[in-house]
Amino acid sequence: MSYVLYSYWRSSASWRVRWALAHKGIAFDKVIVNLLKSEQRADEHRGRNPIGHVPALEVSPGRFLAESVAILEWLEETHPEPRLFPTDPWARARVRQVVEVVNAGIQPLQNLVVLDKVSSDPEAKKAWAHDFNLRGITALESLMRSIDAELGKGGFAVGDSLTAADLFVVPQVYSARRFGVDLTAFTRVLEAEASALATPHAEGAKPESQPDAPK
Ligand SMILES: N[C@@H](CCC(=O)N[C@@H](CS)C(=O)NCC(=O)O)C(=O)O
Repeated sequence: MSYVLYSYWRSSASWRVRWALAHKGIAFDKVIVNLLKSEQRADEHRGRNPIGHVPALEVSPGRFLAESVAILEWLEETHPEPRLFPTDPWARARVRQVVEVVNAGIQPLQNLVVLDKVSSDPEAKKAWAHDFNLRGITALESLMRSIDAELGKGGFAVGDSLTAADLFVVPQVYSARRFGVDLTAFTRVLEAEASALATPHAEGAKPESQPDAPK
C-alpha cells in the first residue's frame, strides 16, 4: 500500500509532512480529518494519534506514526534522498533548532485546543495567537541571521537549499499572517519563505492546493 496521510488543509503540521513526502517523491493518499468538526478528537482518530492531533501517517496497514518531527526524521532515515537534513552535524543541529522554535515555541501556543481555553472571544484568541507568533517570528529572524553569519548566506532558512527548517518556517509564516502579524520588518524570514516557495513541490503542498480547502 502507499502511505496514507491523515490531515487537514489548514493544519501547519500537516503541511510540513505533505511537503516532505512530495519533496522525497513518496506516493501517498490523503484522508481528511476535519478540525472544525472536531474529528481529530474522535476515538477513531485517537487510535491513529492518541493526543488527537493531525497529522498522522499510516506507513503500513494499521501502523501509524504521528508528530511531524518524528515523521520527517523517519522519512529521512528510510528515504534519505533528496535530503531534508544537512550531513554536516552543526548545520543539521541548526536545522533542528529552527524546527523546534516552530514546533515547540510557536505552533503549540496557537493550537485550537489551547485557543479554546484562552477565551471564547474570537478577538481575544486572535490577539493571543498574534502575540506568540510575533514573538516566535522575531526569534526566527534573529536566529537565521546568526546562522547566516556562521554558514554563509544561502537564502533558505538554513543554508542554500531546502531543509526541514523551511518546511516548518513557511507554514508558520502563513499562520502569522493569518493572525495579523505585520511581517514587513522580518526580511530574512520573508526571503527564506520566498526561496522555499520557489522550489518544485511547494505549490502542491500549500493549504489552498488541498482537496478539502474551501473553493
Ligand atoms: N507537534 C505536533 C503538532 C500537531 C498539531 O498541533 N496539530 C494541530 C493542527 S496544526 C491539531 O491537530 N490541532 C487540533 C486541536 O487543537 O484540536 C506535530 O508536529 O505533528
